[in-house]
Amino acid sequence: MSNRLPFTVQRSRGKLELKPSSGGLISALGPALRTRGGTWIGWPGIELRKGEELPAGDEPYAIAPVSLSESEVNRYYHGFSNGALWPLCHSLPARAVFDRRDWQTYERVNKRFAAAALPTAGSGLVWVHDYHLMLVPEFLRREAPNARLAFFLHIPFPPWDIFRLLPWSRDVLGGILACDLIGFHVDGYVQNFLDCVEKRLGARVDRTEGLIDYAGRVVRVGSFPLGIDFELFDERSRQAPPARESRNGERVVLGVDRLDYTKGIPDRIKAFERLLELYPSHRGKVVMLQLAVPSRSQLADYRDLKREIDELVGRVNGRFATATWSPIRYLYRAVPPERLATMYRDADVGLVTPLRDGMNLVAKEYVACQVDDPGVLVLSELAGAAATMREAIQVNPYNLDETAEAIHRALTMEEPERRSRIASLRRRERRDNVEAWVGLFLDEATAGAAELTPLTDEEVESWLGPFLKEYRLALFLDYDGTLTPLVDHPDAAVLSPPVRKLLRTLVDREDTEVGIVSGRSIDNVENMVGLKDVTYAGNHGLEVRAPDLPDFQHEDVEHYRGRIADLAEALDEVCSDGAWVEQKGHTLTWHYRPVTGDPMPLAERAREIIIEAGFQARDAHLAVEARPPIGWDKGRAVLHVLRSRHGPSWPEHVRVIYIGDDQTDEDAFRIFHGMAATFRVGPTGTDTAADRRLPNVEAVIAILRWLAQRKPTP
Ligand code: GDG
Repeated sequence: MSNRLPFTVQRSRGKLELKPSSGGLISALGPALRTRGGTWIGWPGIELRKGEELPAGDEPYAIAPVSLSESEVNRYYHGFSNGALWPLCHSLPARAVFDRRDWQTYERVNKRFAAAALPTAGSGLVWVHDYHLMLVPEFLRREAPNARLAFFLHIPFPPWDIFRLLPWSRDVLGGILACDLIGFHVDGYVQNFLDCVEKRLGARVDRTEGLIDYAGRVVRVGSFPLGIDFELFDERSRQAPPARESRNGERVVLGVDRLDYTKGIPDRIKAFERLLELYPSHRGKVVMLQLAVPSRSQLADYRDLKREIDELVGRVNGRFATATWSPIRYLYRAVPPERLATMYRDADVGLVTPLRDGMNLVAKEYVACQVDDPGVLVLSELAGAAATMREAIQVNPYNLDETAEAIHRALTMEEPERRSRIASLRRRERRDNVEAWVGLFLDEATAGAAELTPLTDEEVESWLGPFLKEYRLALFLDYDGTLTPLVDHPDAAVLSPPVRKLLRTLVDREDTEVGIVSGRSIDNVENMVGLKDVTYAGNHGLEVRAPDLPDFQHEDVEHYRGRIADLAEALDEVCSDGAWVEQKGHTLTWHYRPVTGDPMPLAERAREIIIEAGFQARDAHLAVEARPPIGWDKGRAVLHVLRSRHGPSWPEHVRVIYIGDDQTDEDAFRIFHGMAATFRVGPTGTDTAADRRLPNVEAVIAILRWLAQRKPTP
């Protein structure tokens, strides 16, 4: 699935005609589908009329067109994809425009693409391509939980400090994390992505293996540098007509790009101008041939760029041209593939200097076309291609002097050096061609399930070591789902002896205090934990019992005590099919875990009854909780304990860790944001305010173990 189909449809005199699309993605995937079969899902480039079908093409695979209206194309494609994601991913945030309506259309269109893939999702792999479709995997996963999904990003993934500017950064990350495999061109983008996933979502990552633990699934992440159809370019350049003699020994420095501000065309022209200033000997002998293919001209940035280049070319030509020579030859159009191959072959220097580029296939195509007297590749170190094409002369495209010097060096390089450099480059591109790339990616995408290793001491140390250094620790833990796995009945959630022992060790440490914060009644939770010298907060913090403090009960609680009994009675109506009420003093929980049929209508009714009785209804694990409408929660209760024990400046004396698995723990995560280390336990894909996520109770135990063994704080 890609934004574009391998052809663009045009309507001429009422009839639909197919025109082949070009570009890196198309030439990479066309052959893969042709040999393997499958379906290409994408936008045909026009809005299909009702009932209108595409004419049969000559591809030996199926086509599933996704029709878009003009306004959808404006907001989804020009707006969000090219106006927001494209500049942001290329680390040019000042050019990014964030518009909520563009985003909403992007969501809607992504949903439509997902729906188009649904019929095939059960029977193979859905491979989604590029930044236009980053929400598709999540939409697909919701409808087809067992589908095999993969995503490849053709542009860079930016560093966290840039990506975080996107108002919908969580959604975009969550969108592609529904995949089994996510691929990028180079390792730098993988690391950026992992940073963002850790920092924005708090997900646990394994950087060595390239694994992410998210929403109860393990996602593989890796770098797959895209290659080209090497033999095709090699062949084309061999068959191209010989260079015309009329060149008169003129040397050519070649640039080939879509007209895009990421490609660095103005800087390249300025660098060439600098070359002519620094080395007048090249005047009259060297020309810069720049091919710029029209692109995205609906966007103002692209029209401005076109004007800027026109002016620059005029200025440099005006300054240096003679009656028989102009320094810059500028073509604003696309040329046929055969002509392009000739241009590549006959250029003495391939000048590829994007300001940022996912990979850049032009660099590779240039190399593939150096069949006889080879030229020299000058390559921006900010292109993904620079990670592997080490034998190119690499430059910082923003450094005009350096680029000018590199062009000079390329123009004056001796033949033996040129040959050795090109030979290495060609060997690599021939081997790592597009077919190899498809094979590698598909092998990885269809590999068996991966697993993250259990949490290690080193990992916990890296999370908490610096945070705790020289501080006392106040550790607050939820009970169910945090210290014990979730079970069918609350009475069955018994604390295991090793965990109790660990807690005991922690309680006995001079530098540590422990609190258990639960939705259970305070007596019940104290009973389950069975440890002295521990702070207990029950009923979501409405009551607190701490070793060295007077017992606390929220002042409004008494008022609700009688009313909760009435509510319990009213809930009899929904206690059918095994559903039952757990009374907890000032709060109660209606459990529907045992219900065998669809529990939702019953749960809906339970919520109504709770609200009618003047209580708050909160969703919990297969349960609905009724709480008095008091502005109080687990977070406030913990804050109360900290202030009572250590005074209002408690952060100067203790470091707080809070671990919980429940929606009700989110109140604590929010209140302590920036003031504590917080962890949300469980395979939740939903949003959390916690700093990090932990997959299960075992991970909590690993943290407790590390805390129990850490060096004492004096
Ligand atoms: C995105 C990423 C990544 C250009 N002019 C003509 C022409 N082309 C062809 C080239 C090349 C393709 O267009 C351009 O590919 P690039 O890789 O250089 O750049 P983007 O279009 O920005 O592609 C990029 C790529 O996706 C693949 O993942 O490498 O980083 O930005 O194939 O040959 N083809 C013809 N006439 C022209 O005038 N026939």
